[in-house]
Amino acid sequence: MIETAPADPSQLDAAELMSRDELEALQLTRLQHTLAYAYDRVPLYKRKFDEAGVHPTDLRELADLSKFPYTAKEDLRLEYPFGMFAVPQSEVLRIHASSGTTGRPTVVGYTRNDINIWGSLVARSMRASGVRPGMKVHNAYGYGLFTGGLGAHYGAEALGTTVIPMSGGQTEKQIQLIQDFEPDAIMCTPTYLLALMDAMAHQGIDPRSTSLKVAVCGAEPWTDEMRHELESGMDLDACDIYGLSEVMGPGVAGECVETKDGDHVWEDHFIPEIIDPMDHSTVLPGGQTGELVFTSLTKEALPVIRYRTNDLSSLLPGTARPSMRRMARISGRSDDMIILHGINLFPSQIEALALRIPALSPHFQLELTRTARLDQMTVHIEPRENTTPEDRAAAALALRAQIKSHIGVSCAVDVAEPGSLARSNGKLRRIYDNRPR
Ligand code: DLL
Repeated sequence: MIETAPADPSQLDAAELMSRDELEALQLTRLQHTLAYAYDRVPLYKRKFDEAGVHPTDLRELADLSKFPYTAKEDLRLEYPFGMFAVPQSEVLRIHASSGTTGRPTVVGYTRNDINIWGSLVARSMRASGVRPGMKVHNAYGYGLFTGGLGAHYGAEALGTTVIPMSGGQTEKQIQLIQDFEPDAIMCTPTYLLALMDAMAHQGIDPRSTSLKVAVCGAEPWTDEMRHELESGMDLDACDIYGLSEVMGPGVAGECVETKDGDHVWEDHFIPEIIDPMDHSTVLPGGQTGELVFTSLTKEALPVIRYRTNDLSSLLPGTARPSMRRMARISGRSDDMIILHGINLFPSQIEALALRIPALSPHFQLELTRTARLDQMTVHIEPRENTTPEDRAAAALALRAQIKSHIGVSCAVDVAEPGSLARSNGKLRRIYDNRPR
């Protein structure tokens, strides 16, 4: 790890330097505007507010936001494709969509102003993570309807870097270009960076010898153990970037390289809340884990009011940007939660436990099966390359015991052949549910 210096305060956006009072005053003005704007322009919001008996003028202080109804992915699906847009199509400069594993994709749109703000917030996130104007940035997030590629691209340009628009896939070509173009920074999912590192080692290239100094990774959950794996394996600083299409795309929140303690939410543009994932309504106090909810403060084409993300996190006080709250690492999405023998677990928990066992690699999959009406989970995991059969057998036992003692479930551990499990091409699929439907 190279320990990049924090950004020079004179380079920060004015909002990053505001006091909490100044920030909240700005939020209140923007929130009052957004509620009225959404109510006047999007029939769904008018209907929902009217049904809940609230009117935008009821918001006198920030705490009044809790009186307003939530919005869910389902609302966007029902209004497919453009029913949630608050501007005429002639003012929509760009459309993205999130694939969605079932049913219709969710469609999102941006005005010119939205695109500019998005670029500035990705730039802010990149700068927080150690990217500087003048650097070369290899962008391996996928270009297309996914917000990762173009979101990172516009952010890199807004920051004043030289962007290399590689997109995802074609791992060998990626490695070639990294060697030839000598980028300073890379943007991709953490599991794709791992796949690149792995492929370099297989080609006989020392992953620590490349020009890369900074990685800005997001779009899927990852742990501090994985950060350590990537940083020590590639000799760079790796920071998180968070976002989701419905709320904007990457850059809703970003991590500061000097603290590496979770992402600061860019609260001049988004208000975060944490709600109880069980009753889907109670707002939880700071520090408690629940479902993350966002309200946009400046979006024009697709304002979102109390949008439920399904992501589990908690809100913590700001550190490197003291007035903006941080979000704890996303432990997982409620859709990715495995319920085994009544216990909830996420792939990220297995990642953290596996990476503490020296003979195990970060390449793993979770398979769910059912025998005699009993659900079973098998962790298929590759060992490190230079381990003996005895090391592997001991590691399997150790992981099984760790999962039992930390998570509370019994499962099987299968130490797979090195190189046998699928590598990431972007967002990596960790769960294979082979239970009969
Ligand atoms: O993944 C946007 C993005 C692109 C973020 C590139 C960061 C970098 P969607 O495809 O709509 O958008 O997926 C959003 O991905 O609700 C989370 O479940 C997950 N996710 C995104 N960033 C993180 C992260 C993009 N840093 C969904 N940590 C979100 C954990 C993340 N999960």
